[in-house]
Amino acid sequence: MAVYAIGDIHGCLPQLLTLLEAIRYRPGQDRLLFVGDIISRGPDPLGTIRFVREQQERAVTLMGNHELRAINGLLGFPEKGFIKHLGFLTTCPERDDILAWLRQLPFVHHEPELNLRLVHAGFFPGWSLDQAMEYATRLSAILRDDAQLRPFLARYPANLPENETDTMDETARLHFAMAVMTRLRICQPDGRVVWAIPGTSGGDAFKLEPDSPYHPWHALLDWQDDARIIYGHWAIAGLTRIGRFMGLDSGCVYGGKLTAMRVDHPDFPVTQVTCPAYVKPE
Ligand SMILES: [Mn+2]
Repeated sequence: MAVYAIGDIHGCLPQLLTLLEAIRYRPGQDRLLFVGDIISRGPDPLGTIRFVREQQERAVTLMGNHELRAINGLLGFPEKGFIKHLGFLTTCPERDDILAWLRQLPFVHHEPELNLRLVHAGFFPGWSLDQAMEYATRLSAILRDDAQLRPFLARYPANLPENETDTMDETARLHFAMAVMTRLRICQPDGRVVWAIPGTSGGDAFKLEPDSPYHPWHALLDWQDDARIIYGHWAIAGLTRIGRFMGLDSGCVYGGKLTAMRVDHPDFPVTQVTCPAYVKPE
């Protein structure tokens, strides 16, 4: 058996199938860990969902911001781009099934035997490991609970806070945690979140120049824990291997590459396939 972590697919099913051929993926034997954002923007998001679900327990998919956008849209809270990129979900025959599946995607996945943790975007440097795990568990419980889900999503703030503060109530803390785990990239030197670099637009909002006063979130995380942390979401940073942190979003769908990393091998070898530029970075 081999275990692979795979970067953000964004509906690029043809490239996923080419990549799986390149790594000689054996269905029913090997395992696949998807870092989230398997849908939105690319040519075949429905086919991607169907393929991933067909792998059943051999595949784990993390909750990404685009999976959350799909949940929000299907429940009547459409964010920008929902109809354009995810509107197919409203009329597809397995709509209810897919919504139920999306709601149970984990925010953090732990592989104790491989000493790995996966998250779509990142962890707030102000959290301990235990706090992060607790937030992930509580968020999943809310998303799976019919009574709590809608009221929770309805209160999601239009402007995200940059920090956790003592005055935040439980719901505000969980909204912040949900945003961090699915959208974080950049922090101030003191750990406050920079959701977009001020004075920039488009893809530049997430581009850290060498002389930037800001830091990637993982440069500030000081957990006394040696598990490798695998994440996606940061396409403009590309494939990243810094110490125990591995960023696998290499810009598939924007004309970059789709990345698979073998995570049960001591060298963590990488295989990539190129992808057409189906869309421009937003
Ligand atoms: Mn993302």
